[in-house]
Amino acid sequence: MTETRDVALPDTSELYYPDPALVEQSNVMAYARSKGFNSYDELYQWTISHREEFWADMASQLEWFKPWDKVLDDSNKPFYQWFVGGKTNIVYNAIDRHLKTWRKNKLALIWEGEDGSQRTYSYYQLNYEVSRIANVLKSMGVKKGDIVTIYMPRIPELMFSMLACAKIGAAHSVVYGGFSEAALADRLADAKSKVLITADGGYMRGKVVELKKIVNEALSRTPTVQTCLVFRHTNHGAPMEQGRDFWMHDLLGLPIANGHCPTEEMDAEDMLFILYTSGTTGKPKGVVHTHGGYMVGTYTTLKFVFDIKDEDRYWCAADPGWITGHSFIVYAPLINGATSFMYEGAPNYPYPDRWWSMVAKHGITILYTAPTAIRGLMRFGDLWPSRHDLSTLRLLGSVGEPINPEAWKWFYEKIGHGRCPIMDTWWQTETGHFMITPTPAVPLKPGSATRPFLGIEADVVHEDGSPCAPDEDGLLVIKNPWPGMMRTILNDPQRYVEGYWQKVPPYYAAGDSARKDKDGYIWVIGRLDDVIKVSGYRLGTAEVESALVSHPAVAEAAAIGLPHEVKGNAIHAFVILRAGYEPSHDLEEKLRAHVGHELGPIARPDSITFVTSLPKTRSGKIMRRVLRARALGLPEGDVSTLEE
Ligand code: 6R9
Repeated sequence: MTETRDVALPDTSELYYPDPALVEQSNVMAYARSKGFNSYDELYQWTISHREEFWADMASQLEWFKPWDKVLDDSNKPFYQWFVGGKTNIVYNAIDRHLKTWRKNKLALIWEGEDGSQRTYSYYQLNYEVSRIANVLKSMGVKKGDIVTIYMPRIPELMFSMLACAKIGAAHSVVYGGFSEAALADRLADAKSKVLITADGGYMRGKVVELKKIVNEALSRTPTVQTCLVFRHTNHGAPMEQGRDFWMHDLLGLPIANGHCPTEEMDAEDMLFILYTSGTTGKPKGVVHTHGGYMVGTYTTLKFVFDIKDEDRYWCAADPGWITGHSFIVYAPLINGATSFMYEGAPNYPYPDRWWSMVAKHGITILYTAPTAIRGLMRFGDLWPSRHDLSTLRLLGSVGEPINPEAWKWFYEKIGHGRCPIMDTWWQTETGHFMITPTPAVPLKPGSATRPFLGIEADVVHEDGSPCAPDEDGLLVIKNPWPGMMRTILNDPQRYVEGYWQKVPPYYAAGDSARKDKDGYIWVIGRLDDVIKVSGYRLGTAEVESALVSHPAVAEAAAIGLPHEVKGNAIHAFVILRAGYEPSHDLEEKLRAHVGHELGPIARPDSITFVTSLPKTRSGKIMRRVLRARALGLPEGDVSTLEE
């Protein structure tokens, strides 16, 4: 292991046992009993020895236009295929299926804007809105197999647009609304999207985020987009270009935009969406997911981990623009027929009790968020949550990075009042759904994502694939395929094979370091590659570096992540200036702002240090680990390849 550790080891012996009544009534134990098992562990063992039977069992709870011929085809590893020969459409299971039952009148979505405005949609109405958008897309020439890019604030129309694409068989590529021009332009170009769906703006802390302005600049850098569809939200007079840009409210008023649109029959392996994520190089990877397996995997994991029932009001506070939002705001809750809550704005706007007031107001029963949000709200003190009735909550969740036991305990005590187990879910854009996670039937250890989910075998191994001893640091791997796994990287299948399957063959290498304790609980430590999790958002050092060198003053740049109390990690950059430029505080501020402008506010470095050289290997690769060790005052480790 090359990574130097800079965090104290948490106490791995502390166990929190779930309330027996909760275990007894859980979806997962109902399933265990239906299979003749009395314990979760027995069920888990069976799902490992009967993996395909387990997933087929789950798939048969959903509707298929034509059943699959084969559950798993592994004849062309690592290009695994699931439910081969099956015909379905994820939207058929997310919406159409519910219209045949009483759920057509159930609320699918409750939305609250930052200004307190509120909108609700039943499943019936959801179908109406999605169908109308789907018809508009069709009239614009969008066809099965096209990739439509979506760049939106956190409003219901973001969800509707994603579903509308999937309904007619087009793939969506959602670019997070907090990203800026360069990030959007790169992703549009890679996907070769002809159609972009956006909004005039969004709200954040009472201010308008000018999305359409960012879109215009991005479109000046990418020639592929012919049509830009714009939802009106902030109504602040966004700049429109004739012939290219259309207001959605105009189009939705046309007869073509009626509320009936057939749901396209898709092959289980047809592309559902691509989602760009950061890796080792500056070029973001377009992770490809499909209709069939992703549908089964997201449905199953949400049902068993967050124990979704008809009475629940479920709130996943992520942004739909990241994988957590795709899987656990949009698709899985709808497939499960749940009522979801969505909030547009900042957690502490106008006051630090905004979230808690909404939990009380809407009677939220399940709250799924990220450690950074918990730490951020914890800072304001216990008085804010204590003013609100949080007694409706029954389950809590965490995702995005390891949760420090202190934040875990605050969340557990002050928000869950010691009644609500925390589902710490480890997974990735690439995995599509939860991989290592408790269910309500698993005893918890604060700071550990506990054990692999049903049907999943995960382990911590050495670089040669041999298992690590208990408590020894190693590489986190997944040993068997799972239905929601990524299928490839768009336009770059080789990168898929090399990046994930050739690091610790024959396993899937997650890119994380971890430890497994004597009870088999997995403790994720962090990323091993050049990926930084900032406030739970995934960024690549290379993306920050290329944004820096796009500034005329910068000759070379290196970015690293250093521990940060709230954000988990913060970006620190080292810059070599071009001749004619002098280091100054003013220039540092300009460069930080430049990265914010190019990539988005989350990517703005906390500090920039001007240097005259960077530690590099003889082959010219920047040794970020050396920069990190120096910044933390730790030993530099193996520097035999260093040439400075
Ligand atoms: C879902 C998501 C994936 C990386 C992953 C790991 C980190 C996510 C975690 C966690 C510890 C958890 N991560 N969940 N680390 N405990 N519960 O975040 O996807 O943005 O692709 O990031 O996030 O490092 O490798 P993505």
